[in-house]
Amino acid sequence: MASFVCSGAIDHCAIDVDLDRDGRKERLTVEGGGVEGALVAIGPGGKRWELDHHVVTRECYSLELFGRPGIMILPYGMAIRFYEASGGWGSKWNYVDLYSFYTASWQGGLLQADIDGDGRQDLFCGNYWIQSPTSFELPWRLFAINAFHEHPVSATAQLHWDGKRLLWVESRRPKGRVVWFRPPEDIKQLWIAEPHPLNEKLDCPQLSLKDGQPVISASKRRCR
Ligand SMILES: [Ca+2]
Repeated sequence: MASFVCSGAIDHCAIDVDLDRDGRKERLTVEGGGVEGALVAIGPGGKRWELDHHVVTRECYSLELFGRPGIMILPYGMAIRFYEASGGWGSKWNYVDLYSFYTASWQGGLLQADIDGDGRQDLFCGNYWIQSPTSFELPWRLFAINAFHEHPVSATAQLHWDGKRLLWVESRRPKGRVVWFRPPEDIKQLWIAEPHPLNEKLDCPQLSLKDGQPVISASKRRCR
């Protein structure tokens, strides 16, 4: 699995990645520690590298698309944007918006997995899974897993895929949903919900992994 949740319980992008592939990690973050600012990498000695001048994102991920290493962010929780490792220190990276959502809720959570079994890495994000095209330049296709959107943060999910089922955790709401989703026979239809025993029991449930197994805990401070 090449993707991961950044910063776990915190609301901003901060991951350690070897962006320049020199064997040492830089800290990729949104400057100012908030949701909005320059997308920067901070290297050894505090050396600063601006990848983009201004973004609004709560999350960032390091992954590869079609063998191209890069960074994924979720601008405004309304798009999936891939920055390709297209330049060295000091240069801005080129990006492509793979998909823009038209949904009432901020979309959150990102996982990479071959969901339809065709050998290509697809994506889970928020309410959706997004099917990989056959090559980098072609469009991605969106399919809904669920339709949770009654609140602006309903779809700021934390996600875990065990290869057969998706654990979907509504991480920013009191008594948040915790639901396992199984793909139906036609994977392009809404998925089949199996509520977890902790469904709607915890305030802002948070997902973490222990020995590869999902652990759910409450975090009231995320209920903002
Ligand atoms: Ca696939």
